[in-house]
Amino acid sequence: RFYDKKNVAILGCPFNGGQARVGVETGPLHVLEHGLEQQLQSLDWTITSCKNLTFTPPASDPDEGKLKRPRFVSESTHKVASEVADIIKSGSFPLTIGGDHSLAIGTVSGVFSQFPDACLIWIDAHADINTPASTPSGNIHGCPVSFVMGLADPCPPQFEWVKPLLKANKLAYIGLRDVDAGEREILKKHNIAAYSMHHVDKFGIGKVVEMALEKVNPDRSAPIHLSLDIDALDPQHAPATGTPVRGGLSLREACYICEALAETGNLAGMDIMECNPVLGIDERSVTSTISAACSLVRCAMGETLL
Ligand code: 5AB
Ligand code: MN
Ligand code: MN
Ligand code: MN
Repeated sequence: RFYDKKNVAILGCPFNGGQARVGVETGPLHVLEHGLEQQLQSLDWTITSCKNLTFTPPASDPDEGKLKRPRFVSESTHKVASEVADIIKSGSFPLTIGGDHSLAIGTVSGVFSQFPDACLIWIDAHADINTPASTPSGNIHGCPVSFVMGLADPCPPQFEWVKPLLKANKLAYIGLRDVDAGEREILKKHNIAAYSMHHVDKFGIGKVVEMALEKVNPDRSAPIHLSLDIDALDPQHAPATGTPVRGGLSLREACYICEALAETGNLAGMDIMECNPVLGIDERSVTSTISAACSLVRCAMGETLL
C-alpha cells in the first residue's frame, strides 16, 4: 500500500474556473452532505483530515491565447498539487472532490511528485487532452492531461510550475465517447491506451480493465491514480454534470472499474470530479448523481471486496 493503514484525507475543491457553468463548485459540499465521511468510516477508514480549500479568482485574468481564466486555474491547481503532495507525505490516501476536471492538473502533479513511477487511469466521456492550440472551447477542464504530460508547447506562462511528470505509456482511458479531432491525433501520435465505449461493448468491462492495467502497469506493482469524471457515467445515472454525453458507462460498469482498481491494492489517489448539482432538472436527478459519485468512491475504497 502507498499510505498508512486505511488513512484517508479528503480534499474538497469547490472550483469552477476550468469551464463556464456555475454550480460545479458546489459538488464537494453535496457529496459530503450525502454522508461520504460516515460511509468511509463504516468501511474502516480513518479520516485524517477533511479540508475544503478556498479559491479566489484574481482581479484580472485575461485569456492566454484561447485559454480562459489561465491565472485562476493555474493558481488554484498549484495549491491543490501542494495539498495532495502533503497528504501523501503525511501517510494518507488523497481523495479529491471537485469541482471541475482542470483540478486534475493539481492532483496528478501532486501524486506524481511523490510517486514518479505511478500510472494514471482516466475515466471520462472525454479525453481532456486538448492543448492550448487544439482546444475548441478554451475551457481548461478539457486540457489537464496535456498539461501534466508537457504537451502544451509552448507552455502557457501561467503554468510554468507544471512539470511533465506523466509519460504516455503510463496513461489509460476508459469510457471515451466524445473525443475532439485534435485529441484523436494526440492519442494516436503518443500511442496512448484509450478504451472507448465501443471497447466496453465489444470486450466487456472486465476485459477492458485488465487490458488497461496490462498496458500501464504490466508488473502490477506501480501506484495507481484514478481520476474519475462523473460524466463517464451514462446521463441516466449521472445527469447533473456540465458536459453529459449519452451512451455512457452503466453504474455497475463504473463501479466495477473502481472495484477492480481497489482489488489491485495499488490505488494511491483518487479524484471524483464534475458533479454539478445546479444542473440537475429536479431533486431526484441531483440525488442520483451525488449518490453515484459516493458509490464510486466507496467501491474504489473497498466496499464491495469480500
Ligand atoms: B471534461 C471538449 N473536449 O475541450 C473541450 O468534462 C469538452 O472534464 C471537454 O471531461 C470536457 O472543451 C471536459 C469539447
Ligand atoms: Mn468529461
Ligand atoms: Mn473530464
Ligand atoms: Mn464535464
